[in-house]
Amino acid sequence: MITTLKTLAGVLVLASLTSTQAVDITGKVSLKGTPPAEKDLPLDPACGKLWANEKPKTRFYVVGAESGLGDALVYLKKFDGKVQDPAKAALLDQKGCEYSPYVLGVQTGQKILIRNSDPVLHNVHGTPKLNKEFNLAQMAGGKDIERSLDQPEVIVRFKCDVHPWMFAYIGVLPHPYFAVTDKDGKFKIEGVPAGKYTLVAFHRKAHGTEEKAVAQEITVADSAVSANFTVEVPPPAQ
Ligand SMILES: [Cu+2]
Repeated sequence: MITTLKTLAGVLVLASLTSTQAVDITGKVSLKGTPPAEKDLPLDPACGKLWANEKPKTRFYVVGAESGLGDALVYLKKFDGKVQDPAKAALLDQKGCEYSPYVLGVQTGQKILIRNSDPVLHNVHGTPKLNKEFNLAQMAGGKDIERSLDQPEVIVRFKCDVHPWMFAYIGVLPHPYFAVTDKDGKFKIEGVPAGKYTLVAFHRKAHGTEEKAVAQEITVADSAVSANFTVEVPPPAQ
């Protein structure tokens, strides 16, 4: 009997621990206002051949169902707990003379595999302010380049020195609690420990700098948290 009670108590303690250990934050980022029309990318002939049927455009504002805003980086502004080393490598592909994805979140020190899936030469040029700049040619069929970024920085621009229309934006966070919204503005940050946090939603074009991002205070306890944001299209520059 005593053994049964002890076991039961153990199970209850375990259940309460696990229920406060891994809570997901889900939500949606919506766009308010009408973004400017996207422009055709000025592809050169070699890159144009890779797009036989459609013309790729800029991806400044990716707006999906019910004004959902894609490519927004959502993250905890600060996390003081213990952080595990990132396990998986992130992938930044070059396909059709575009970076894919356009916006990517990584953890400091996380391995980033930069791939060239195109039959043309690219030149991967990271232009950070806080991390170390780098500039590497990558042949067609060349092997993946491995890089990592060691300083937190929102946001690091990658460009291609061969194709002046090619850009990617990488948010580097000192913890794993971030996500990039999907095409309909939805996001999910998994396994956030209990605590009070500032949750930030940053959009590269609408906000430009991290200081202008939208934020809200959230409390993570033992059930899933939902948080929604609205990002406004800024007025046109004078
Ligand atoms: Cu290129």
